[in-house]
Amino acid sequence: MVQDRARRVPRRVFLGALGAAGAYVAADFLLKGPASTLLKEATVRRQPVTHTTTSVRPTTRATRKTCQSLTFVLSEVEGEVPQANLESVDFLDGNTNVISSHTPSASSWVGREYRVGDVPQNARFIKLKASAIPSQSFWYDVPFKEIRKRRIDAYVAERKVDSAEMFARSELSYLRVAPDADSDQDGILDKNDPNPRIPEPKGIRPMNGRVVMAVYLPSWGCEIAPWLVGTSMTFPKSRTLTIGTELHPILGQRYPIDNAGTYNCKDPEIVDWHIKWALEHGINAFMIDWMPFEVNSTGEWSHTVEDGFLRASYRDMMQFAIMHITDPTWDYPEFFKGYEYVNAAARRGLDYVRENYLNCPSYLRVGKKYFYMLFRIRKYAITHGLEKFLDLVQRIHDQDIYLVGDIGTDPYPRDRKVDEDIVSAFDAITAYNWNWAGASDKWEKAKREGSDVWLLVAPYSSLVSGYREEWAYWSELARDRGVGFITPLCAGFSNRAPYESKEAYKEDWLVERTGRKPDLFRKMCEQSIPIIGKSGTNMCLIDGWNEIHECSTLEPMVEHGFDYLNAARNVFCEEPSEGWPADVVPTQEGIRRYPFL
Ligand SMILES: [Ca+2]
Repeated sequence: MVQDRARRVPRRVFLGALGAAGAYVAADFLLKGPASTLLKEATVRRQPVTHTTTSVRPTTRATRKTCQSLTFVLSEVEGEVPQANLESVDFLDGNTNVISSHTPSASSWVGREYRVGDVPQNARFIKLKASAIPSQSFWYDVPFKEIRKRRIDAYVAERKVDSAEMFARSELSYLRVAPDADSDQDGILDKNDPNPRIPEPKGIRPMNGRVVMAVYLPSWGCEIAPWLVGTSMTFPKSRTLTIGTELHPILGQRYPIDNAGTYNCKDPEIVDWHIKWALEHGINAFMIDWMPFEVNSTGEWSHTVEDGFLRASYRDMMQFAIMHITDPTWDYPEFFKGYEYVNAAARRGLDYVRENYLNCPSYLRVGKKYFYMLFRIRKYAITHGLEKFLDLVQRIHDQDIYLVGDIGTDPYPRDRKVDEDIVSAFDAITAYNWNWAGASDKWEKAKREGSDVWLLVAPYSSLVSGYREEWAYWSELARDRGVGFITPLCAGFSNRAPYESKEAYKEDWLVERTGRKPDLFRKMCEQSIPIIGKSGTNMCLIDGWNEIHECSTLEPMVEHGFDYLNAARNVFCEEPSEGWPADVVPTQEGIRRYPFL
């Protein structure tokens, strides 16, 4: 883990390089294109350029013109400590390239004002990393609804241009410095644009009112708690692509935080792109992997959701629900603290979600009930017994909760009687995935470095047919018990990267479904239509949006572009008369149509 961190390119260095390249393009565009109000004002005043730390190459007419001073003002002063903790201040151009960076200094505060210095000529935005309370860090646990926030206003040449909220944890914000520009050229001025760097999503609704969900991992780019570095504690496999993943997200090429192209899920900008792309391809809900802070004390499954997804500008356009991961409390002997703890932790998890997330307008509901899914819960029933399972499920099955059980994931053989009892405890069932489907006779036991490992290598085409068998069994069983069925779909599976990784969490099993193709996934989607129609829920769940390390990805990847998204869209949606929305991606030169021609 330590080696891994050393290999990383420091974020600032990498983005600085991108920004330097982008600055030429942006300056060139400004000279030819419509100038912003800022540029007009600056040209009139003719003040000298004095950049803060990194200067733009002063070779163009625009960059020789004036800059104007930027000041942050805390508008709500509390107690004796008016200052906030600014960690980084980056100036971005209209294409979100970093033009220059200001290195904050606590000594630059004067009362409640912080003078940053001059704004580069072609700056459109400030990317601010800051926290409201200097002594608190990301690791400090504060419930989302109670997280103390303060407002910071940005003034350019004494004109208030934008303001942002700062929270007790250090979080990323984007502020406008040229509010009269239309940076993403979507016809909405920056000052009125919910996200002026990403064109408004043009949502395509699935036909027949279907809810097409995708599993969403919020953990990419999460940090390791300082007290865990160098320990044998396991870390989420979905943290960094430096483990050598087969796939690489397009967004990670544009906004990398390491040399493998990992993106940062705590950056709301990343989430806004996800939301746009999902909605424009008929994916109208994210099922977010989540567990309470008390069982993920590095915050990779809770703080990341709060700092990223829940701060996204387009959040309220995207339905979402929580998939509660309870297995850290019962699946590992070293963490098992008894059944009372398992039950109480599950209850506290739901209480937290209820108090902090359920009031979001886009939280997914079925009728008036809140959708809430339990991960790997069939395994709990099988390994700990039906009585313990019912204790846990009943503890959280409130009247207003639409409780969904994950009966997939683990390769236990079917047992009609046991399965009926499990299914009956829920409002609906689904499967996170059945990565072994259609090939459960192919498991092989082998030895690796003296330890047992389990291997399953089989074609993806057999997974597609295997899913049909699983759908048939589970949907019929659910119907018999008066329980809904949420049809699972799987865009591919291979955990070879984590299996072969030298990291501490090296896996002792390998499932590799070979020959994964968008056409085969499309076939799976087509075959699911009659199942969804009879399921009693009109919902399906695709694994996954960004399970990059397991090759289950709808999200645009360098290796397959929008192919899996388009496959799903072409099955579940009807093409509008004006055609599908254009697939666009952010580049250093601006937002461009994909594929590049
Ligand atoms: Ca705009």
